[in-house]
Amino acid sequence: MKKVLERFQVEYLQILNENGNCDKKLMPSLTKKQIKEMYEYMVLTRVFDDKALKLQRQGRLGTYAPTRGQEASQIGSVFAVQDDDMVFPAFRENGVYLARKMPMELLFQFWAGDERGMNIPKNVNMFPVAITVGAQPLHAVGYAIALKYKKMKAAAVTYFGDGATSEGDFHEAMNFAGVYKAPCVFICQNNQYAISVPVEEQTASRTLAQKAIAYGFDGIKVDGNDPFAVYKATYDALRKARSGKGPTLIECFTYRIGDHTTSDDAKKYRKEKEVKEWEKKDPILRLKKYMKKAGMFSERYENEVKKIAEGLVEKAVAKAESIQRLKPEEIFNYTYASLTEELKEQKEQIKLENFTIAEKKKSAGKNTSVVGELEEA
Ligand SMILES: Cc1ncc(C[n+]2csc(CCOP(=O)(O)OP(=O)(O)O)c2C)c(N)n1
Repeated sequence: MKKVLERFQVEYLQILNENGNCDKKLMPSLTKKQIKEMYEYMVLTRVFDDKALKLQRQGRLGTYAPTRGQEASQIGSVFAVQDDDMVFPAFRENGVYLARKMPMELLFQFWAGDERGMNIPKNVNMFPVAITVGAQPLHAVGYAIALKYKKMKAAAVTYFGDGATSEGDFHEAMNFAGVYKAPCVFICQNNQYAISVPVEEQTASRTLAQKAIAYGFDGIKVDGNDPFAVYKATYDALRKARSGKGPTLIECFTYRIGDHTTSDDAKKYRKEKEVKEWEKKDPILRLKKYMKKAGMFSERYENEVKKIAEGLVEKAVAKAESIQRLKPEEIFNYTYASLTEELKEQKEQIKLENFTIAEKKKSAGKNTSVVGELEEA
């Protein structure tokens, strides 16, 4: 006997196209005020991002992973997340942090290398940045299972990239989520590259969304540069999660316009033409076209939004940079509860080197801060 046991299909959702025209039948119920807020957070994310890149080039931030191009995937999705849901990001989700009302100065502080920036306020239901690719979906599923166990109505939401779907952790998380019907929403921002590896070399699957099928739940692919489609998919997935119907994987198909991080040069593995094509699909531009047609946009409004965003960013930078900087040896204080012998030794060594440099400068008659001296050295 031979028979078909399973057939599957993967839906693709686009509501707002590149020309700013929207499919009214599919449009989620968003007020004009909410749409404007979405636009404003997308602009704030971009202004933050541009400033962060400049600060990095001036040596005022460490390695930074830019968000440009992924604003609709981030803001569209997080707008559907409720205050009591918990978000588990990767390392590119600055827009998600901002829309969750994370104080901006903490983000600048963190990207300048100060772990105290990830001391997330209690009212911001978000976990710290996860640099380890693919680790955070497991944390999210654990949290979601606990929510279910405690009969709480909230959900867990986790963000990760296309590259993370090749990690074992991702598959373990998906499996647990399926088995336990965990109230968890997996948001994969498929920006088409994991550093220099294109998504076609990452997987033989036609979509990333279909990976959910193997674990017994739904996956949907959405236009990740369309904030309305991303919002609707996330809203539906969260409603499903909260009503006990289990997890969903959302693949937001988007593009990383910038380099992977400030240590990368994307020109080495991507054609300029491809980047130009995706620049035309810019999510902010698309929303702007829609708002213009809907009579919700003017040059004055555009300038005002930009000016306010720039003001907020400048204020946050000044605040972050006014905070007393860490001593170099303090970097050892934030990873382990207690240090291994090797790390203890390294910490003492840094302290000693730092002291020697300071002493040398003192005897040479220079009067700079300890951190400044180490940087000069
Ligand atoms: C476990 C692990 N392996 C390798 C790295 C190095 N690394 C940092 S980001 C990255 C690519 C991640 O790609 P993707 O998941 O698609 O996210 P994106 O950077 O595109 O947002 C790699 C390999 C890491 N941080 N963690």
